[in-house]
Amino acid sequence: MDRRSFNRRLLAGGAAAAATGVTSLSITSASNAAPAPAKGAPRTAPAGGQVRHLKMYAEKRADGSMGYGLEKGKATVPGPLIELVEGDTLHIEFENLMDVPVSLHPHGVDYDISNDGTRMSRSHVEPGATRTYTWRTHAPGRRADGTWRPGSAGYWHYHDHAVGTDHGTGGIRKGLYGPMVVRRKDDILPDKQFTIVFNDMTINNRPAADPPNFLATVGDRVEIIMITHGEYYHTFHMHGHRWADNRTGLLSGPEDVSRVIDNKITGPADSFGFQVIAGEHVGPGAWMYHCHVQSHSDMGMAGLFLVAKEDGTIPGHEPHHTASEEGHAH
Ligand SMILES: [Cu+2]
Repeated sequence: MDRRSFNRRLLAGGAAAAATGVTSLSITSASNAAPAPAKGAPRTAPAGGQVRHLKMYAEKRADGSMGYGLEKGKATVPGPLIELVEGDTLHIEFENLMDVPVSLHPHGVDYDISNDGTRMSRSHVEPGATRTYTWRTHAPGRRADGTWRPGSAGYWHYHDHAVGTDHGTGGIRKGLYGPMVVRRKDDILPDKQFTIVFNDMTINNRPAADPPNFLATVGDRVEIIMITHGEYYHTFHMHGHRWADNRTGLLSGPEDVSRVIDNKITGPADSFGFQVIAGEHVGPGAWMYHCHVQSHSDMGMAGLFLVAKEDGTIPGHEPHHTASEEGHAH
């Protein structure tokens, strides 16, 4: 099934479990996104206001980690990318396939206390049980008192809040976390999306010897969703590419005074994101990304942003054909 019909099925609701290889709730290829116009102009986010449905599972993985997934037996670390537009409502039918209580707790979106995903509010899920979490989002606007109310748009995330301790400390450590992007109408949509999570001293819970590498082609509009969890503060640095330190990571025009950076300090439960044009001004190559706390990068908190030429080759890079060289777009 091609990605367009795949996403149409997903967005139609309830089809997620039937499709194979489902790894995200995406709007980037959705049938309601603005069609690709003349070459060069990026697609943009449609208006929000949809009611979306998703089935999610929490399960133990073969390697002893724990993960969230959209299909039984296919949990991933990080969990599936959830993508919404301001105004959307998301109902997640969430099933616990593990032998310990687990939950789903989001950052950034609107939810009432019964959807908090904590033991305190009795919104965790017992082993074998299912419950539906409802998350809502809203557009910015003027309050009755004249002050400005922010919208929900941003690079957010979700995580467990019940495994190990009432704060989900054990669950997060084992991989129960995932990315969430809330767009504003007309936000620019990327070609490829990659999630990078600094969790304790790992990247995406991977061993230091096998960090996640991400593959793109020169000219791709690549979106990085960066999340931090665990015990430490880090700095996220990317070689050869820069971004704006604001909501979208993009400058809106010549008058936008957002600071342009290539290094950002990030602490537990922080999240941010940005888009770059792969290889812009610098060309193809195996570009490092890493934590810039020196002892952390020395201990293995480093991976590769592989930017290939149009013919698929990467100058100076010997492909290792490991599972970590991910080329998939969400
Ligand atoms: Cu670090």
